Amino acid sequence: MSRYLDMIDDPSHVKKLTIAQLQELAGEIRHELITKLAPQGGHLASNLGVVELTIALHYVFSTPVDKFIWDVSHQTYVHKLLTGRKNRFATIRTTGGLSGFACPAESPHDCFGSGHAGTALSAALGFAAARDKLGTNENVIAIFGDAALTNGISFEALNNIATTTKRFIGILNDNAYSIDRNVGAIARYLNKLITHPSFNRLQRDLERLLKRMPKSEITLKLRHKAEEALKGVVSQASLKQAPEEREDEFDGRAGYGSSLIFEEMGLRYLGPIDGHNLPLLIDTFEFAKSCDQPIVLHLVTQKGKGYDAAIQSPEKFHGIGPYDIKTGDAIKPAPGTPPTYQEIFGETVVRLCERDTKLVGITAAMPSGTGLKALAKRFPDKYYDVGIAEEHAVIFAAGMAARGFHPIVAIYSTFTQRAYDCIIHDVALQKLPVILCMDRAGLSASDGPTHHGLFDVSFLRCVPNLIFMAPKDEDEFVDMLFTATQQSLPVCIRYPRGPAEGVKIKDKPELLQIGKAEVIKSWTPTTRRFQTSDSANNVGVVSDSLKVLLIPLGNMMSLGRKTAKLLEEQGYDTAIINPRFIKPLDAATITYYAQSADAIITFEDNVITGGFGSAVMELLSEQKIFTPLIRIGWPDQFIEHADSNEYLRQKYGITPEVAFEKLKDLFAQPESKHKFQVV
Ligand SMILES: Cc1ncc(C[n+]2csc(CCOP(=O)(O)OP(=O)(O)O)c2C)c(N)n1
Repeated sequence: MSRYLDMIDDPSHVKKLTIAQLQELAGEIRHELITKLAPQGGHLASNLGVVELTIALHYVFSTPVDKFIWDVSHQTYVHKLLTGRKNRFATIRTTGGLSGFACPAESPHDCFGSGHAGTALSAALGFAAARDKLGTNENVIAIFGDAALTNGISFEALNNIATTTKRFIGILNDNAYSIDRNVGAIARYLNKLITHPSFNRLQRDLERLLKRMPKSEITLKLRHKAEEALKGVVSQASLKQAPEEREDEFDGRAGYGSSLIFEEMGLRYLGPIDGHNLPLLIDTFEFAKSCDQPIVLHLVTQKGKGYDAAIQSPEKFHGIGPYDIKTGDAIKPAPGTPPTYQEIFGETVVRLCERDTKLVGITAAMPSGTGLKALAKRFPDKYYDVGIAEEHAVIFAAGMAARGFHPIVAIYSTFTQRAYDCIIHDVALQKLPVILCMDRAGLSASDGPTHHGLFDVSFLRCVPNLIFMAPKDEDEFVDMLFTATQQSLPVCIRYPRGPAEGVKIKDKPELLQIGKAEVIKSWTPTTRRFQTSDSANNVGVVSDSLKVLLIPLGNMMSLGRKTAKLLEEQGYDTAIINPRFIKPLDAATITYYAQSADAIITFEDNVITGGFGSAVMELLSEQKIFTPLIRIGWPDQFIEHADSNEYLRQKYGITPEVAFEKLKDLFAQPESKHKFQVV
């Protein structure tokens, strides 16, 4: 049987459907989401919650002329299905496929890209200001979640909207969830709005009435319909009320269930509105379209709607990997897969907190993702979830550190970018002992450029007073966490997403010497020297064992080891240094080996520009050691999404083979030249 979804090649086709057909379309879209995402996973729960709101948006507004700006934009899958991308939908988040986020390069219906939270209101206000200046007439709509509202940028934008434009539509999609349950005063405030007493009173009256009727199926249907209608009536009634007409309740400022936050910022507020009631959504959006004042529509939606497994565990289905459609179970990793760095982090923080009363853990809305949830369970009084507020998380930690506590702040590398100034100005400048644990340093393949953590080495290694480490495996990771707790300076640790190396973790962590690298492998004692035997043809020939020093940073160790093996098979001699510290760099060990090497190769899961290899290069330059250096790392460009890290590493030459090719090129040059060459 053909589906309405199959008929929609362009959002204008949505407008041709009746309400009943749109409702069927909503069911088809949910089915499409649940079935098509199962093989590779994705942001299922958030998208199931925005089905009706996205349909209604396309019914009332017309992209690409009208502008939809989504916060984070992980909830744009429905929008993608309705804007000419349904045939490629199954490719989402896979190599060469659709992005999991809004992406202007992908479609004219995506007017603004995103991946980090809190940007929609600011960007949309920029679009509105530009429209006002250009004298055009399009509608600008920002769609933002209740958790995005905990982000400071959202409030910076709200502060600025009414003084900038008269035409602005904000859609607050409130499902009470961030990834985990949304926390803090904003979450409580929104909850007050949606549990307004008059809504509950009317609902109770209706329930009483229905209870007296026979309990037939028809009654149940009727009851459901009546409830839907009631929500609409309540919402519409509350929409019509001006703030001053509302009853003052509880806090004496009409604050209970009122719209003060938005209205005091000069925005009209309509809500709470049932975000799954299509006719009501359409009416409300039509109203907003005609409004000559900035307006916020507060929609209440259910995360995971239409799929029991996702309703039961919205946090698990926020961003899930492959899953079984029937049971909702995540496909288990192959037997023998080592625990993830995130699991090890959570367990280690708990163990450290058991012994050290000054340690506390802080997350910016990522308790599950970072693994800090383990601390929340074991020591709730040592655990802080500050919401999507990375800047606040770091300064909050600085404050606690200034009063003698030792905070462990767990933030993904990519979101640490938000807190850069706070790390410099509030932590490093004051030498406060904050431990910054940067999860997902390196690739986040299926998310792509918004989420890869490929810059932190470059932007943090220039900050004074920091100790900066990267572990080669989970045992060293635990040593580093322990070592960090013994320092009185700020410490950063970067480590990747996913399974660790599978090595045994010692019972007792070791205190590492700050700034001391580990020599994994030294030169072979019998190595002979390099000779150039074909200088007439300007070609360096490996006629004897050349010495190549390999310095792989953190998780690049296995790549370094593989490269060493490959080089040794080709007759080179190799030494491997595990730097452990990006800062302070072990100048003594590195220069000692660099002096006796014919070439050096550094490896890093970071951009080459200003990265770890550059740090080694600066050191050698200062020491006047001119051994040529090859830097293996990410190029000076944004890296796309793909279904595996391995694919991207192959594509961008982060492989032993490419390291070897570069080395051969280097040695193919006249010796005088390669002695000064950086590749
Ligand atoms: C700056 C930043 N920090 C953290 C995240 C991780 N993150 C992605 S979505 C999300 C929750 C968003 O919740 P909400 O805005 O309510 O939207 P919902 O998924 O509930 O629709 C978080 C914390 C992010 N994308 N950006």
